[in-house]
Amino acid sequence: MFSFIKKKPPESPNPSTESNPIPVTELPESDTATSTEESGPGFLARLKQSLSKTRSALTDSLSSLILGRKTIDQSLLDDIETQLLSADMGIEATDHIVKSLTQKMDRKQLANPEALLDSLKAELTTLLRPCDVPLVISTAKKPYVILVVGVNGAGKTTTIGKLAKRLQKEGHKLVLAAGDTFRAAAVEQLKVWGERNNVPVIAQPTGSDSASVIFDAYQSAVARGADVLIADTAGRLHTKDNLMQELEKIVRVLKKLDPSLPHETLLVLDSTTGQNSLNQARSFHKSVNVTGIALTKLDGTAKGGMVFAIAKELQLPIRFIGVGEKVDDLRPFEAEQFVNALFADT
Ligand SMILES: Nc1nc2c(ncn2[C@@H]2O[C@H](COP(=O)(O)OP(=O)(O)OP(=O)(O)O)[C@@H](O)[C@H]2O)c(=O)[nH]1
Ligand SMILES: [Mg+2]
Repeated sequence: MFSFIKKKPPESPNPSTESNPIPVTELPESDTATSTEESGPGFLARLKQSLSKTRSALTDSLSSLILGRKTIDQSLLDDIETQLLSADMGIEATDHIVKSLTQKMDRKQLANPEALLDSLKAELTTLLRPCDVPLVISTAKKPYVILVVGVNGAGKTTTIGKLAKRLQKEGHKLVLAAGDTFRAAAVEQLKVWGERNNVPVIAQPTGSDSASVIFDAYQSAVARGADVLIADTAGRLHTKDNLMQELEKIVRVLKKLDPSLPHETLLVLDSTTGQNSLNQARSFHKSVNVTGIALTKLDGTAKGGMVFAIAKELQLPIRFIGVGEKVDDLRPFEAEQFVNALFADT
């Protein structure tokens, strides 16, 4: 779902190396009314609202199922299992949760349905906690290099715009690399965003070698004394070996500059793709050693249960969640807050 804007380039000097007035895919608008408050009732309410589809698919039905029973027995646990599976929670995570609830039931630790619901919430939070590892930009690594990868349309470029804005607000000096040299619109998409926010975007004409764009961008980031370099890449199917090899080449080229590069390989996963995103993650991880996940489009899906599948099966840090198209709709992932937003008022 792309929205195209026809907008004249701004008057300000273009920090990138090329310019051609073609339609561009819109990146998040500059942030004027963003609250930096990321805890507290206001934020929780917004997160809750963003997760409303998952709340009705997963939480509301679970809560009414559990609280509607008088006794806790095997048939209730079987129904919970079905509910978790149908909300894209995945077999491993569902098994894990149901087994531990069964143990508690057998040990008579679940006195009533409320205790069962509390116990379920606690289990869900525990499952997510290992993935609650925020992205920390190390100032000792300058520029801190973030390579953004993922399948077509996952939300990579949008996430870069949101993340760049977030890091800029935190006081970091940024450079972006337009490493998606496959589509002209992709370069433009990033450039427009860079111009709007006064962030240099290093680009080369469409069809250039992506590794060489990112190589140039790194050198430019060093020369400019930038704190962070974020590199976009073209969307690619995780099943296409040649495209995955191209990504491996980008990493090899970066490692020639400095073996510790990239500092973060951020895999962007579209949560509406459900279980398929687990396969994507495995392939990308095998090729380029993913160090963090950004899970986008949680606002538009009832498949938010897959966060738990990702947590259980991949055990990778979930750095951010995307809960909308606006610039402040990228949030650091916090296990407890996420479960609270799912279950609040139930
Ligand atoms: N609702 C919603 N939409 C999102 C979110 N993140 C991205 N999008 C939308 O998803 C669409 C694709 O986003 P892009 O950032 O262009 O995706 P991409 O991975 O760069 O795509 P390619 O470069 O073509 O592979 C756009 O319409 C975005 O606005 C999100 O968290 N919520
Ligand atoms: Mg893109």
